[in-house]
Amino acid sequence: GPQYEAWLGYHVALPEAKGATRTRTAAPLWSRHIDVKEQHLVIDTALTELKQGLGKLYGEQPVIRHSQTQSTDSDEQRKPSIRVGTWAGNNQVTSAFTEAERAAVQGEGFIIREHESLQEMVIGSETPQGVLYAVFHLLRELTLKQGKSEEAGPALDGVKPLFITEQPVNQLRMINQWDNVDGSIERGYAGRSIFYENGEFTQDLGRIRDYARLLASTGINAISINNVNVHKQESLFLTERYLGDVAKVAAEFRAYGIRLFLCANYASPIEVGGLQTADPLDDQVREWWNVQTAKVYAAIPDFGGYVIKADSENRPGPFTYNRDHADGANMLAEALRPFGGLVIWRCFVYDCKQDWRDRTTDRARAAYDHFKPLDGRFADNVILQIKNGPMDFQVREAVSPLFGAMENTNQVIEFQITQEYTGQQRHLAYLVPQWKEILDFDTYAKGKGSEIKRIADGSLFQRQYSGFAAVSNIGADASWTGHPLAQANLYGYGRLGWNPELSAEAIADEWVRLTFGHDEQVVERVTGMLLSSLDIYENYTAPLGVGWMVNPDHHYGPNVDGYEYSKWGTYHFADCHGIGVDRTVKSGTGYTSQYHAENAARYESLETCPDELILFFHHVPYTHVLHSGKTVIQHIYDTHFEGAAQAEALLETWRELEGKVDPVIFNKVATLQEEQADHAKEWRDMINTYFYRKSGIQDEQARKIY
Ligand code: BDP
Repeated sequence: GPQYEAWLGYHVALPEAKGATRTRTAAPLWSRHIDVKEQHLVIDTALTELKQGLGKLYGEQPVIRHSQTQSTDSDEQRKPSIRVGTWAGNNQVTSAFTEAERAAVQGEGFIIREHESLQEMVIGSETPQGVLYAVFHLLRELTLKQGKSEEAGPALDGVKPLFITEQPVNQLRMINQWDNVDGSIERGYAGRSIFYENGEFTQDLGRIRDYARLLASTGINAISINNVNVHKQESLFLTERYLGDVAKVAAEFRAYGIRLFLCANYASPIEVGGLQTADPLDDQVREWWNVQTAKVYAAIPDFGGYVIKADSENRPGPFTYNRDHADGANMLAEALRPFGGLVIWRCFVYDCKQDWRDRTTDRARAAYDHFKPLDGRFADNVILQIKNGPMDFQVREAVSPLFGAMENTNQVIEFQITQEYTGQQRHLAYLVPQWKEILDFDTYAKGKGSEIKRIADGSLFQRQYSGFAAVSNIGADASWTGHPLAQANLYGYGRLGWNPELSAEAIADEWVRLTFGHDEQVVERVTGMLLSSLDIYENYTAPLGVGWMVNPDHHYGPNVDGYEYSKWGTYHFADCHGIGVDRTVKSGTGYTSQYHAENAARYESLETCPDELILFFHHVPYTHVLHSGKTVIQHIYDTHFEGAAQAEALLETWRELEGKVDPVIFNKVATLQEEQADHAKEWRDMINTYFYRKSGIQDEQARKIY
């Protein structure tokens, strides 16, 4: 059904009954034949996609014509057709472009050109992956064009031929599954795992293939398939016990140009190898990893490498042996190097058992304090994976100061698509605006214009490896994502990884049209809901960047003091005088000094610190006046009343779309928006009451606070 097809339904713009000029029959002439010369797994996938997609768009599937030889048919004899191939594999594709045009795209980049006569279309790339991305891109353009050409008149008259050149900006565009082999998913809000059940790999490889397809259509090219918290059973993924299964899954992803990675347990030599130690400088340990890694590559020749969470939240790591993380990562890098594999080493390292002992134990400081001194010591096939913020995927927090701090180290940025702290796919929260804001943040690492996106894409420091990683939000739910509109986050992540310059608005518009078609009311309302959703969520939850205030453990729903007196280091420090975390150099934890001078100064000073982060950086009285002109306490009251009202309005907006979107999706979203509207009131009341009682200050508008 539509919720399963997600954005790959390839809707036609108008039903045949509605207009004489715009029906399925308005197929471009070239869409009758596909000409191909190459035999390649990924090209085959591209052909299947193209055939099915064009078939859905225009009602008739094209005929695929294979010619193994470098055919000498004249152009005229072949037309009308779409030619598909790589520079090395198809001379007729190659000759359709000038050398300069071809040189402008590399690797996974591609060119698409429609001939003036509209009798011919050519798709070319250096690689089969590029061809696949081109096919998905073309199908998307054709689908979107159908909606837009409504104003432009009948399909073929006066339509400009397509000419598209695309090059992915980020090299690694990765998804992290947090799935466990028992079938559960850590922080999963969309049902059970599609990969595993009851300690075994699933038999349903078809669903995995469908997932690979969704991912590839947005440009994803890498995936790790097990939880970063690797338990004993998943440690065995590297062994004969499971390697055959892993290889089968790798094959599904391979067909879509996606490389498979595994999360590995740092203590594997002990857990599965029977050794006494996992010391990275121990010869036996090193040999164990070498041998085991060779076995992995024997089963999966294009295996991507290991993702590692070490010395964090009770996971083992090199600290046990008084080694640092460079020692730890480099040992694995050595085992992977002969095969071209990568170590993706996570920087989410902090001591979760500490209290706030003194100013240096601020959790926000931890990643920088651990990793900054190691800059330059990591092997060239090690990549550090850094969460977007220094805490943990809050609705609002500062950006991680590690971006821009390690010039001599490969880095990827880690986002969280799964909505752990942003309503768990029961509340609507379109995250792309947040990611955009982070990517556009200027670190000043090399002066003005040193945005995070230029660090993530490797260009600022000329790094060999770089890119994006993100925690997936999918499961066995019929819509993949629990909340059907949360698909927009998965889609948006992929699109942004391909091109961070795309706007949140453009991505939302694309996603809505691809998913629901081109009805203008639907497009406008759903896009509006998406684009306002994160601000709404922020309004009724933890205020002004202070974060948390969720129920411990599961992180859903309000609990102002849930973490306040625990060891996890996630505090708001509210008392009867004020609230917020003093992270200044002058009187606080000194965290602000981890940024380059411009940002450090901006955050250090109350005068220049932006309102939305004021409680992340400063402890202030409730009567402190924000740049907005409001006091902190009045801001809290106002945003919480407003947020709850806005959540109610989301529900109303959605209800107007009854009969205009698929009924299954309609009902599912309606139920979820009801929950959100109710739950937002609970948030409002808890937060407002708490701060009313703490501060004793009345709401200026004397609204009812419970
Ligand atoms: C936190 C999650 C926890 C993860 C951890 C991580 O609460 O379940 O294991 O991040 O990223 O957000 O390792």
